[in-house]
Amino acid sequence: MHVVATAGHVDHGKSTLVRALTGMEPDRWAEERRRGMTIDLGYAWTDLPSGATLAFVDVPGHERFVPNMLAGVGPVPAAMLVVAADEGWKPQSAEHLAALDALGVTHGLLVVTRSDLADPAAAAAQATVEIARSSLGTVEAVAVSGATGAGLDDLRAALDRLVAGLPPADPAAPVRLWVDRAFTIQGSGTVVTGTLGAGTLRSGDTLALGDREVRVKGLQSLGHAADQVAAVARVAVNLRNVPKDAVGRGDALLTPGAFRHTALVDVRVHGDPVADLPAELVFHVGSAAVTAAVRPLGKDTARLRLRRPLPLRIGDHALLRDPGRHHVAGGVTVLDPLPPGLRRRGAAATRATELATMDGRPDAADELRRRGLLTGADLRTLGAPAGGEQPVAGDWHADPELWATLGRRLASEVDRYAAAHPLEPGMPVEALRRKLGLPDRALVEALVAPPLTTRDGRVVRPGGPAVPPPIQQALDQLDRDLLDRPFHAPEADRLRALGLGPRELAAAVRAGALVKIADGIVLPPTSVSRAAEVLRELPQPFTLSQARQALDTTRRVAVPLLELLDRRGATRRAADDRRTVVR
Ligand SMILES: Nc1nc2c(ncn2[C@@H]2O[C@H](COP(=O)(O)OP(=O)(O)O)[C@@H](O)[C@H]2O)c(=O)[nH]1
Ligand SMILES: [Mg+2]
Repeated sequence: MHVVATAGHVDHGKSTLVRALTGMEPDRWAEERRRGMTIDLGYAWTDLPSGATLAFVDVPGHERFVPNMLAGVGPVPAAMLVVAADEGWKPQSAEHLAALDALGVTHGLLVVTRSDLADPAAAAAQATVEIARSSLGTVEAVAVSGATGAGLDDLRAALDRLVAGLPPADPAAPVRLWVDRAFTIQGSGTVVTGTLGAGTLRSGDTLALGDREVRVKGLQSLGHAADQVAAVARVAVNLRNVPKDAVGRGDALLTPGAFRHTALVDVRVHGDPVADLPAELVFHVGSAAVTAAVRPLGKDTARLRLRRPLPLRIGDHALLRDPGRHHVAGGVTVLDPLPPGLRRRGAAATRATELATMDGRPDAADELRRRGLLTGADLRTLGAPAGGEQPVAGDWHADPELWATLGRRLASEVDRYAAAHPLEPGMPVEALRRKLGLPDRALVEALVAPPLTTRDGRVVRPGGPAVPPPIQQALDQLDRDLLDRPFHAPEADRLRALGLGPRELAAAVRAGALVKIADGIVLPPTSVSRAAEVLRELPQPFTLSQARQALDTTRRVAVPLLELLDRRGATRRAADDRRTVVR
């Protein structure tokens, strides 16, 4: 299916043309029929000679209803611009064309209608010139009469050529269905309609509607129920458990997790110089229209503060309009839907320089270069999903340059910490996370590279000084103490005198310079290995008392020392408590 919007001044014959082409009535309201004037969007469809199905979104031409017109054309990729032969180019011909141009619509057709009332040549010539200056460029022109039917076959053929040239939509893209109507159907509940520009809707889908999750109860397209509808399409979505007043024009049904609502957005403005823009304009995107406060940043860039957050991504096209002056101030390209704050002095100027380099083409590497670290989910909501880039940790992606810098900083922070905290085995991961300003400990762990390692929640540099010099001196003294009685573990007051408190002892044990035999009982590792040699000389098996005497130590030391040797497999303890040296 293809979708084309009408455009053009009021009473130039848009609705008559849609009626003649489709046999359907685009003016849905009694008031519209009574006044003979389109007020709101109308919908009709037909099969073209090629067999392609074409749906029209028929828009109002009256100047008062331009916002309705914009809601209709916002999500539609092509337009049929209608000009009356007997009236020629008129203000809303120009305003509608300016809107199409601002939205960047590149595919269209000129139809000069009411050509039974006047020679279409002059109107066609003028309109062709105007259109050629817009994003539509050179378009085909067809003269018709909605009254006599003259030229309608040519028009059908031209429409076939138009839709054949439209770029195909991506059925796998995330869904952002801008709602243009919401109503209730007795027995079914709330139904919303819109033009699906990309992606696929399926019955049973869960979608996001603002903050709420909604379920698709049923789908229709062009009056027929469907299990799934792929873009491009007109679609009606029956929502489960959504009250009608909870949804309306300008809302969007979204693939969950694919969009972020934002009220602050940095944009490029194609049109009036940004410095000349009024402080407040209306921002139109999709079917939404939201008041926006405009803060100029660069020559053609500005920060918009929207009165209501909208699901925007990098590269979205929108327009700014001054409703008072009936003036399209300019087209808008979203450069950054997640812009940085501008509190620091000079921040606005820096930002303007940065925005000048941005083109609104979403690119994950560019976003990472600017922002450093982003999750895959962030990149997706920005509209710049990670392509080939692999995450550095979990769902985190990093700019390669920043990542290399962080790796170097981590190493120097670990060394600085080791110098300041010689008794600790390494720098806690959490302290590093804070020091490096990282949002996730997983990032710290991912940054650890050999020779650094992570052990017990700390980042350690193995092979560094085993123990700091003051402790080493105490240990050397201890070795001298134990020369004659190597198993005579020092008493608490001796340890204290040597300056070996609990922290120092723990550091020495961690470094392997002491072995902890029991609470408060330590021996150098050489003493422990020598113990087995001494015990091997005893008649086997031997008793605890024989062992204590051979080792020339106290029960306080002998009991836990033998248990340690048992645990290490150096001795084996029999049922009668006597032991044998195993190896
Ligand atoms: N003679 C003649 N009248 C037309 C033609 N097309 C539309 N009209 C009349 O022009 C008026 C406005 O038409 P309408 O389709 O409502 O215009 P819209 O505002 O652009 O939708 C109506 O009275 C139509 O009957 C045409 O080709 N020939
Ligand atoms: Mg109309």
